[in-house]
Amino acid sequence: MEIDLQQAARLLDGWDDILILAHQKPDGDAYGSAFALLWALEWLGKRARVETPDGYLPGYGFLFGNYTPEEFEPRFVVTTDVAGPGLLGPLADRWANRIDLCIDHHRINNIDAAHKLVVPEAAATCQLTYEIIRELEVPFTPSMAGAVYTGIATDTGCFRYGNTTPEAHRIAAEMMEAGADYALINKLMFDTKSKGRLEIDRLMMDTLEYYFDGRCAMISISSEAVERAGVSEEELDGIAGFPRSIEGVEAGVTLREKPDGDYRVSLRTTGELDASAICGRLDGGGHKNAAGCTVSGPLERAKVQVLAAMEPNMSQESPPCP
Ligand SMILES: [Mn+2]
Repeated sequence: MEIDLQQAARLLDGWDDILILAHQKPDGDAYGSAFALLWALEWLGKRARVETPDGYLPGYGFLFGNYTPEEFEPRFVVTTDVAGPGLLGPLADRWANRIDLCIDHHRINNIDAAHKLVVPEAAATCQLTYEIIRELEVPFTPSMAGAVYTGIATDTGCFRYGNTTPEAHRIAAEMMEAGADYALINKLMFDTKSKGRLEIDRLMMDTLEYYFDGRCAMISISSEAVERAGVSEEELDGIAGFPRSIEGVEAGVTLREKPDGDYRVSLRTTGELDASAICGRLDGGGHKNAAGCTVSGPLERAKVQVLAAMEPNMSQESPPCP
């Protein structure tokens, strides 16, 4: 059943022993929306805890500190920022059929819940958590403000993406007034790289090549480089966005060596250039501007296959980038 913010707040107000679930590979909005809600419920004297399939990643320790979840048998289960049951990973078996309230902003949400508050217009799930907390008349502590600020800042790419709204700015401003450590949050989320990640970036830069008159940029990451830099999967997040960020580049290709010697291809494009059509020729798929596929190695062979699949699109005269 679809419900509104007031109904969601009243529902939460009426229950105790509340489990809050966030999605796997939790990001700033997942942790931010879950913990802000947790602390608001605790302020109301309720027992609650946050769980994610990947636990509490150290990269977000600034947000939740040394969090130790309280043990209890939940009587009410909430998901925040979870678009589908698959994103609950190993937690799905136990909880996917027991969700009482789903709070989310993804356009497509497949969670099976008794009550759903899904608002695609919201820049972040944290915006909905913020509104529920307002509705519950709980004052924002600096920790809650920091959590809400983090989710809005990360989901809007630090207020740069198209989903940034005046409302997102207004809530962020209010969270600054409530004590969110915005300078620290933005430094950690947008201006800090691990030494391992920087090492990968350095090795990756050496592999940069241009094709199709500079309209395609290609990088490759070998298993050896990943091992040498000692980076985790989490630290490699967003790396595929790099080649497309170069001036004049319409197609950014990232080739990542797999353990079996084949290559995982990530293609990012701009404008009308259809990444999913290109990857579709190599038995992959995805969205119009972001798609992927797998090609066989070694590296030089992988490149040839990708370039051949791009040829029909790249030889067309393309309109200038907006
Ligand atoms: Mn989100």
